Amino acid sequence: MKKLIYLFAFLVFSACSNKEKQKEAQSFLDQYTKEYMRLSAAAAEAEWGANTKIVEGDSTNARLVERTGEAFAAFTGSSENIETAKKLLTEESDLTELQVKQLKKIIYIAADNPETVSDLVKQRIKAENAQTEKLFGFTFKIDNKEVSTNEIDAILKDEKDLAKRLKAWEASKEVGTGLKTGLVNLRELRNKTVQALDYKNYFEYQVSDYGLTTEEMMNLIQRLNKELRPLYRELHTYARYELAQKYGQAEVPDYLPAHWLPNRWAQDWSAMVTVEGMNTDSVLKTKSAEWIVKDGEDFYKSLGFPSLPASFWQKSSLYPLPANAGYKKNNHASAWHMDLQNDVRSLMSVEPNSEWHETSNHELGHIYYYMTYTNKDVPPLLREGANRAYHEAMGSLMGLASQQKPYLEAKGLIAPGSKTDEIRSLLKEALNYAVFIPFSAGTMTEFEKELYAGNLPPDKFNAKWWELAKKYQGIVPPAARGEEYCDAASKTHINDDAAQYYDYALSFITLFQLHDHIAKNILKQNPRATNYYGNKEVGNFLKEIMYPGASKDWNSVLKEKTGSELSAKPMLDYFEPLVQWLKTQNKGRKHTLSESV
Ligand code: X8Z
Ligand code: ZN
Repeated sequence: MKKLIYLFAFLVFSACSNKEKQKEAQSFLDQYTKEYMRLSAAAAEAEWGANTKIVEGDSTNARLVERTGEAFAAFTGSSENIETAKKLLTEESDLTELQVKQLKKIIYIAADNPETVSDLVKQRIKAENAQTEKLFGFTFKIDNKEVSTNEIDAILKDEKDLAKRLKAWEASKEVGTGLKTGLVNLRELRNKTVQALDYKNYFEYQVSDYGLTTEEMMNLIQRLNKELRPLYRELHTYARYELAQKYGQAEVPDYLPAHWLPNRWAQDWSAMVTVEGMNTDSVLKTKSAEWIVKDGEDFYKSLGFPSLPASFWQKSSLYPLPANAGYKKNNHASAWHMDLQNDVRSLMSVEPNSEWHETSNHELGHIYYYMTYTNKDVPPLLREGANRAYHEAMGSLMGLASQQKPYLEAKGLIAPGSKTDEIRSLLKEALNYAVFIPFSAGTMTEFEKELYAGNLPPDKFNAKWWELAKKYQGIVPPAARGEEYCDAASKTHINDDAAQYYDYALSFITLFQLHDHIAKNILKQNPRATNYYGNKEVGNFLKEIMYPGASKDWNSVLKEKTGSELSAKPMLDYFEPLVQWLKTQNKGRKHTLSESV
């Protein structure tokens, strides 16, 4: 009995002391959050300006980015904040789960900006901005005539003359050359800043956001590469033979010359194929760029998501600049949560075609994720995706759903009841989703791992890039590309979204799992022929994933929502009928890719 009384007294005492500790932690978190929101909103506003209005020779944006970036870094990296968060975490078990997550986030953010190396942080902020300005302020030229990236993309998509394709491809890579020194410098600055808080390198730091080590992430990514390889190998052989014929080449090359493919980095080959009766491009051509974005909003609204706020339309930068604008903007699509509250914006250069239709759906996925986790239950510090891949998956999932026949029929984008070739449709999708895996999980991820964790020497950047492209994607440059070029740096993310590209590979795997679940268990439809439009149950399913943001663990979210762990099986099942078809097409053709990677 006495023991019980002691136990009771102990419990009351520890409950009280828990409450005290929680109060102390909460007071720190409240104070931190307030300042964090103020400083991050100011930095986001400066970044927005620097990405939407790049004026040659004008350093106003740069100065503002540096000033606000430094203030944000000084606060988030302050030794005092780090110490307080660490001290509070020593009594982790007394705190609520939400508090622990926020404190860990504070320490994670700090590692990018530690006060102890504030000079390095300042140099990095400056270097990051200079790199972005160079990348997006670049003037692309073909035959000495200025062209936009949209124009280069159109040539790579449609042009049959190989000489013209080569010029467009080469023009698209020119930007990389001038970015090499900046990349070498940024690699060092990024590595050194996170090393001050005991991460081995910047790659390890970014991967740790998933709760994984570099080795664990590489194993996971490698597994996906291996699982997708048999399908990719068939697609690769198919593309070599089909394209050789299309371009009138008597000889079929063992590896695909990069300028043969309809994308600057060979990451999406879907434009190789048109599907009769499903050619949305011909319909979209007749619409306006505004219509494309509105149509995306309409899709989300039909699932029960709200309208986009008026400020989205007022403040976003959605369309290409007129040729005489006198300034440039970032030409790569993105979505922004400016103030971690209701100011959401997108930066795009939408034109009325199927690529931008898909990209617009993708960006709206980010925007609706922002809007959904901005709620009373999710503290601003945890207003992020369950993990970064989830953030990418939402909009890509809607992009996939927006290309399926029953949806297109319901929306009047194709004639109802039109006869279409299902295998050809599946082929077009595989040339997008399956082709992307060796690029994202192979070339990009391996290159960045070598860059940050392997200290890749600058005189091997281009050799390494093309070695990986050949190994994973089976592509080769049109002609030897020496180290005077830096083709990796022509890819946006290498410069301004460093060491995170595996996010996209994981997002594709995740989205097929979610899609499979939605099709089979909610819609009771064939995953290859769904119509999400107007289905509130689908909307609720997505909202439930989005609502908690990062306040729930990502692996439990997937398990809870789909009943399974991360797995490529739904993606492989989806394309299963295509493998047989490809094997028949490829009979007698020479495979050049190894069976496994
Ligand atoms: O960068 C993007 C989005 C913005 S988050 C347009 N994506 C990757 C890319 O373009 O390389 C979407 C899929 C892959
Ligand atoms: Zn995205």
